[in-house]
Amino acid sequence: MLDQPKQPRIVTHWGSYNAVMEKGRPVRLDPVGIDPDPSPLAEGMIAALDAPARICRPAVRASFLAAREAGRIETEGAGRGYEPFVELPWDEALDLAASELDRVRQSYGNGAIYGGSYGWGSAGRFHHAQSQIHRFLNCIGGYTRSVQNYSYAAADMILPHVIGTRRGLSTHHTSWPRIAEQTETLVMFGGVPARNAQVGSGGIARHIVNENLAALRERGARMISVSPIRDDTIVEGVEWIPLRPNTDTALMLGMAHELLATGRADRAFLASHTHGADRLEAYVTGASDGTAKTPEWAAEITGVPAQTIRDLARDMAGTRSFLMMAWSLQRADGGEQPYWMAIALAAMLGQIGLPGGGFGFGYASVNGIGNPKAAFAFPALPQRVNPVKDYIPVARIADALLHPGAPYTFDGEDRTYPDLKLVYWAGGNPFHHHQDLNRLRDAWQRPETIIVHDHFWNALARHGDIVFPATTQLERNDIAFSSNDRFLSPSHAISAPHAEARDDFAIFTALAERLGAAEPFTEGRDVEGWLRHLYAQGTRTAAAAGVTLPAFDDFWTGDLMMLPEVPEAREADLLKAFREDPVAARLTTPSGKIQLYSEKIEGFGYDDCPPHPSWLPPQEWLGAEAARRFPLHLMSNQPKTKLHSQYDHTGTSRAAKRQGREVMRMHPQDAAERGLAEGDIVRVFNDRGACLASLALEEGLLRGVVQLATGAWFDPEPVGASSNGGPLDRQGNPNVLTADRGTSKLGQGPSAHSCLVEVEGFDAPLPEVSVFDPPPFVERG
Ligand SMILES: Nc1nc2c(c(=O)[nH]1)N[C@H]1C(S)=C(S)[C@@H](COP(=O)(O)OP(=O)(O)OC[C@H]3O[C@@H](n4cnc5c(=O)[nH]c(N)nc54)[C@H](O)[C@@H]3O)O[C@H]1N2
Ligand SMILES: Nc1nc2c(c(=O)[nH]1)N[C@H]1C(S)=C(S)[C@@H](COP(=O)(O)OP(=O)(O)OC[C@H]3O[C@@H](n4cnc5c(=O)[nH]c(N)nc54)[C@H](O)[C@@H]3O)O[C@H]1N2
Ligand SMILES: [Mo]
Repeated sequence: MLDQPKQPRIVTHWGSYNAVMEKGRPVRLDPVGIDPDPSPLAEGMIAALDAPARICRPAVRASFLAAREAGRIETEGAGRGYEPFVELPWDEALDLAASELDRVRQSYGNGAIYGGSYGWGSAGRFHHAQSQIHRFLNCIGGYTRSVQNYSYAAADMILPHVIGTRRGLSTHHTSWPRIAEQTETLVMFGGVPARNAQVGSGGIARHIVNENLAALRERGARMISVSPIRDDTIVEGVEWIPLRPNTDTALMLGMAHELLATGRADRAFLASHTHGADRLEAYVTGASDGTAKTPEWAAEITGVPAQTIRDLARDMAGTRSFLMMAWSLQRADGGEQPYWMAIALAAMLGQIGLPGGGFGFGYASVNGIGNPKAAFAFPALPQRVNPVKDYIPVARIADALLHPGAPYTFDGEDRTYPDLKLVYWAGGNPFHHHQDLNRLRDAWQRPETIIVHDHFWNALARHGDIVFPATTQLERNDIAFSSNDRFLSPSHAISAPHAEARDDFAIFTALAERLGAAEPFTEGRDVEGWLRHLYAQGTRTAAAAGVTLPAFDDFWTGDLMMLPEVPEAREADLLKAFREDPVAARLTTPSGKIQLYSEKIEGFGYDDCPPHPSWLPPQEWLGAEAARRFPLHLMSNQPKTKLHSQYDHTGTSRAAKRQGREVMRMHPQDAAERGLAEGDIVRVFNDRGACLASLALEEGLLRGVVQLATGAWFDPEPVGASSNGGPLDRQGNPNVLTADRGTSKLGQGPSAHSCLVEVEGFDAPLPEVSVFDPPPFVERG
């Protein structure tokens, strides 16, 4: 057993905290002293350990168990999400899960197992649920995986066509220190929401966004937030340009027109560093399609006055300017376009690669973007090799379940969906992250078997057949590291596992034993053996970078360590080498330059992703035909009070609810037109679904925009209480409203931010929220 230090510490995606212990039990989590801007999101983690929603024992959906015991495997009309569960002893539940995995791999092959299991899980190099599940499934013959993520799938696909790499998306940015010291005009599309920079995957030692914004302000830099919501950027003196959601490409085209028309475009840079500028210019001027993309044209679409667009273009051209863009912009119909256009506009401004000039994405989408990186990367649990080569784009999960064998396109490829019979999820919550949850629910009835590990009886667990209780990170020892934030720390178990909860690793080990794969899965190591093994590897990697790590036992009881930076990381400017020598440092695009036109994409022949950045009206936006029936654009952005759906039932998230509902913001005039007032319970709806919310009036929203953050645990009324596209969601989960549409035939990313809704008062008696209590249990029948 590992010694626990006097001062145990836990590391979460939202920060590092010292645990205050009394009589061997944690009573409080205090942020570590080196964090200048700690997040309150850890409140509630201790209370959650034994909250009513905790999964205490393995449980199996009642009619699933009855069917398997009778030797049946059909699932038609399966009551997933509605039915009671039977709690089983560990061995029986493990036997059942192992036999299901074995049956499916024998009958259909391992490709019938979907183990994409997308999601953030918890921080920690070893217990990281994605690594655990993927390693386990690889050891039993493999699984159909997913590619991309929900965060920036469209960007992931378009950037390589434009700049040859994904630099500037989640790594290799122009550094924050560089921007703080050099940039004169900072234009932030989607703002720089400090609420989002509360989190960083893998953990955080120091929250850095606010200190960098403060440095810019003190230096007197101009900061302009282009966003439908004013408080996306909370820093004094920031100028707000509200625009209609999903119209940024039109705005930037208007700016490009101004640059070209007034001779401010950097023709020399366009000639030496870009490909196809003439084709894009023909589109901007209207020579190719008859529509000049003038500031007036853009004003009509975006709602931003033409003069503002002109001034913005001139100011960016006349000063050292930097174009930041949140990841949110590409989670929308045609989400590839604003990213491509941002790069094109930056190319016309000609400052790419100059100190504090150019472009970059996601600076506040998570903490640590633009932070100088650590000099070495600490190892994670190796996942071994997946013998199954098939995959799906991550956000196409409902399509795949609904339409096995159906064709789809993806980045120039014609592919078909696999036939998935068993879905295994650990460390993610599709009933949080996926769009159009009523559609997902239909899709979810299709597989023969669904196995889930989670801590809590959230909607995912309720929609499982075999549900295993996983320990939380407060109940297990781990090593936390993030290259974004350059720290390394132990994360200590500060509580014994609740009830019968086990580590994901222990669950997979027990299954691997039953499936003859114990040796490859564990390699003979227990948790402590793995921590020591990973640490020894990390010590070698660090040594190669000239960093000496302490011995494991000293590390385990010692302080959180800040690690040295990659040399010169502070002076990083994205594409600097390419700027300085476009021949020697040519890009890996077909032309070796920035592609403002792509013959390769032209060859794909996609109507929704043309060969140069283009204004494509989204399927849902305020200018769409559908806006007559659903005249409000819903922004389902990230929640301030939690990470995704995690710990929705306690702490800061629970405290921010009103009458038990999530708060939705609306402009006072939009509310007045509907006879609605502050604090009203409202029904938000469209053809796909409906949810309840508590209404808050907010002047800092563009009219016609409503904002309801993600994360409320999906809590549909029982079947029967139907309304529009499905049962009423009682808590306020915006994904009952969002559309499940790929961003384009090229990217196939999620497009949550293109969503129209209507809002009305809700006068019926308020239904009780049920999802924070466990589901009903029955004795086996
Ligand atoms: N409408 C709309 N939808 C969105 C977005 C949006 O902007 N708008 N954003 C999207 C984005 S960018 C993302 S990344 C996704 C996020 O979606 P997810 O990452 O799927 O959301 P989480 O709530 O973090 O899900 C993590 C789940 O894992 C569980 N868990 C945590 N730790 C462990 C562990 O150690 N073991 C096990 N077994 N379980 C664990 C948690 O209890 C939780 O149920 O949401 C997407 N959905
Ligand atoms: N507290 C907290 N922080 C988080 C998360 C969380 O769940 N909670 N999730 C994390 C994850 S996984 C991710 S990927 C990141 C995501 O980070 P982002 O993608 O940056 O996050 P969002 O909150 O979806 O969007 C930010 C803002 O963009 C604006 N916006 C939306 N659409 C448009 C548009 O078309 N044009 C313009 N100009 N603006 C638009 C909205 O006003 C919105 O408030 O956040 C991370 N940070
Ligand atoms: Mo994300």
